[in-house]
Amino acid sequence: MSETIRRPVLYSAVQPSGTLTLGNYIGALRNFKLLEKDYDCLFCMADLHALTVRQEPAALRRRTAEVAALYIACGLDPEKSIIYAQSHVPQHAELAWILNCFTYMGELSRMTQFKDKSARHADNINAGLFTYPVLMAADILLYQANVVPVGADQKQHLEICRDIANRFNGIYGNVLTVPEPYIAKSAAARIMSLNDPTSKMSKSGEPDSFISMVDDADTIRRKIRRAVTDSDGEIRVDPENKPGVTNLITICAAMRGCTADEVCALLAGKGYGALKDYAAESIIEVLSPIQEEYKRLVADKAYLNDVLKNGAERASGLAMRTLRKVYKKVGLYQL
Ligand code: ATP
Ligand code: LTN
Repeated sequence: MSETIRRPVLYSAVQPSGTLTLGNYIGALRNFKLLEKDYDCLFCMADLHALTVRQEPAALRRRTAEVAALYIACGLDPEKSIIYAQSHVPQHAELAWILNCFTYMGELSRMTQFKDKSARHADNINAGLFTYPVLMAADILLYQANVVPVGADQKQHLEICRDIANRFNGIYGNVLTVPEPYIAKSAAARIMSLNDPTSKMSKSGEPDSFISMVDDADTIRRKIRRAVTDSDGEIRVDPENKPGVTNLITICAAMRGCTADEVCALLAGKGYGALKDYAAESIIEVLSPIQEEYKRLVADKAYLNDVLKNGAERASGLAMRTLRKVYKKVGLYQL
């Protein structure tokens, strides 16, 4: 049966380039269950994007399934939302080619992620890294997505996607939906690295800089205990002067569903040891049930394969409709 779209479409993707972190959970995954209520959602594992940086093949394969399991363990319903791997839907690469022909070298070379990643992987500045935003635009535009939840780091990519869509529509009429950024109502918290709280927690950082969503309780306690703080001893929010302590407070508030002020009031007069214990136990409490469900899911390969197969079929049906229109508009011969 072909997929019917009834509500606005929300598109989100994550690269299976590492294990998802507490930052990914707080900034993205924990909100998805709520979004599923108001939108027709697609959640993609952007495995083609992950190839822009060298990957170990077995690990990439494993992590693609793991991310799907995490999505479901966080409460997403694969019957409602479409959960799929980018490489299973060939239309992504096909539309990306067309859009490449509507994207300028100049605009791609201004992308900060390209500049950052070329600096970090100076030995492998490949063309895929350069055209990364075009493939990302194809991801979004294939599904006529109305909204895309994006963190600050991806804003520029969504902007270029909008520019490409507007440019295409300007020439061929209204073919592509121009997506809007989705800003979470609970002003998305930015979680910082544990050993360098001035940079963001990232799954491609050092192992001790992040909490993985699948770290066990002891690992979480150990990593939080080692988190960088400061020497003044007072528990208060001050991102400028006390980024480490502020980060731990933010984490506690996100995990407990309360405000940073409430966390400070609760721990007033106690030392950083108490703050760290509270942070660690709060994280463990939230992540444990997710991890249990996750373990059950990754052990059930047949089920995960069914989810991915079904997701790819549904996604492909939708993608085909857009691609056919685009091919026709640009003048490719129709059989
Ligand atoms: P990489 O290290 O591969 O660049 P990442 O861990 O920074 O990846 P992304 O895959 O770029 O994460 O992001 C996935 C989603 O998680 C995005 O919506 C992003 O905004 C959110 N996110 C990532 N890191 C954080 C963070 N530290 N705090 C809040 N949200 C985050
Ligand atoms: N570039 C994104 C992942 C990504 C994406 C997308 C996000 C690939 N395609 C489409 C939103 C929409 C990242 O690294 N977070």
